[in-house]
Amino acid sequence: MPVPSLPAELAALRETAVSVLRGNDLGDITRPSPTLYPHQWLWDSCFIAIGLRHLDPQRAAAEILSLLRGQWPSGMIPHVIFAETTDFYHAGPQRWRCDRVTTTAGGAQSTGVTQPPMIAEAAVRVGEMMTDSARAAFYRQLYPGLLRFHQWLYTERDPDDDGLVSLVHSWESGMDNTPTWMEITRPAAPLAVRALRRINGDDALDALRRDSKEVPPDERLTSGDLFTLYRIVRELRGAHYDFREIRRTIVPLVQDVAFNAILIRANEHLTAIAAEIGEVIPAGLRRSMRRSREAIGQLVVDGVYYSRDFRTRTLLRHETIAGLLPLYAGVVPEDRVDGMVKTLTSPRYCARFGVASVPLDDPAFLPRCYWQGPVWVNMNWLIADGLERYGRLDAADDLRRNTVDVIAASGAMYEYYSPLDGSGAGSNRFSWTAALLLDLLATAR
Ligand code: 2M8
Repeated sequence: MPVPSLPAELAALRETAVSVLRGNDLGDITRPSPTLYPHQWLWDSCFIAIGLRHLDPQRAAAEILSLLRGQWPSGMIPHVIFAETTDFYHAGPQRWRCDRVTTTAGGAQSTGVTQPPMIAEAAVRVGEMMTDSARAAFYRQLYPGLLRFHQWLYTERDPDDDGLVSLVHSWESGMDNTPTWMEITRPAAPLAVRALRRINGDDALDALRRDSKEVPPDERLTSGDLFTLYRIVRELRGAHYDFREIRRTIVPLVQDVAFNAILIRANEHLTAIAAEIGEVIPAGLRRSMRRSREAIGQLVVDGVYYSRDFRTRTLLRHETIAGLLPLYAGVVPEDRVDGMVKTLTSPRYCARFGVASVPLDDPAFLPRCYWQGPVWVNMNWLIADGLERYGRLDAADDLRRNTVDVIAASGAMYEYYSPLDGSGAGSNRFSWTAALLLDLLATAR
């Protein structure tokens, strides 16, 4: 691929991004980070492919197709497909024991939950870089598995035909400790966590955790919350990862606004992929797709989109970045778009480095703590894409420029950035930051 001509400083930054992706390349999958995340993650691989397309479209296609190796007979594509590695990961196969309930298409071990369905978006972006015949061949390989995944999302996770799919763990949302999820999850804290917390806060639990050795604990979720998420995994395991059984447990069930927004956009891409290779989307799925577009309108109050508790159908009134993703889905009525643009560029979301994951005036806001405040490059990318399709080109360009600037100022591919001072946090060799930087540089106007 010809390298776009870039000022020296950005060319060096691009080289750093390429070397991070090479360093995290495990053959035809890319791990999100060499230390924290040594396996394959669903939505990470999608964002990674969107960057890799600028280096090698076939390798990018392989990144996407490799996700099908983890597909369950039910159609689910898991959120983590475990790689053959002895590197430590805190929620590895032993925590899930999915091999007791199913097999995966490629025989790999996996988790028992999914993640935001970014596959169709990534496939279309990669397809744009291919010849017509290579793209058609790629789409033909991907389509049957991708179709089954979208069908599974509705049949398994929208049993009441709401048009919105439900998630069974905050890890499915990808925004692990976002306040919306933590509030609904905390009542499920194990008794021991509650007791220890009473005696000694989270400090007593810190010694027991193993995920925070690489980064300071205050950049991750609290130990109490982490042990609660492990407890939810135990509940899911006991329910054989089957939604009908899960419904009868204490597991929180959330119609997550960001996940459903991503699904709505993915449905459009899936439809385009099918059309290109002469396939017809089954009528049942087409109907679900239509219902989703209508149903997401039930999540908005006074111009703000929220997630909803599946059990009680009450809105979870936490305003977070998740509520901005309907812009990416293209489902925000035109007369509300400018209001949302105003919100995301206001000091509440601190537009200087992109969009804070939690507004600065929220009591839960912490500038360097994971999904509780930091700016994430993938979120900026998604929101900018939505703004562009709404014709808000200046806002989209500003957001993209700010994203490149914040990465450039840090000089490294951080996992997330403080919205207050732009300092990097989490992993400093993080794949999707590297990949999306390549995409932002290649597509800048
Ligand atoms: C984070 O989540 C994993 C669990 O899936 C973890 O904390 O161990 C999240 O940021 C998630 O969105 C991301 O896909 C994953 C890998 O980068 O890390």
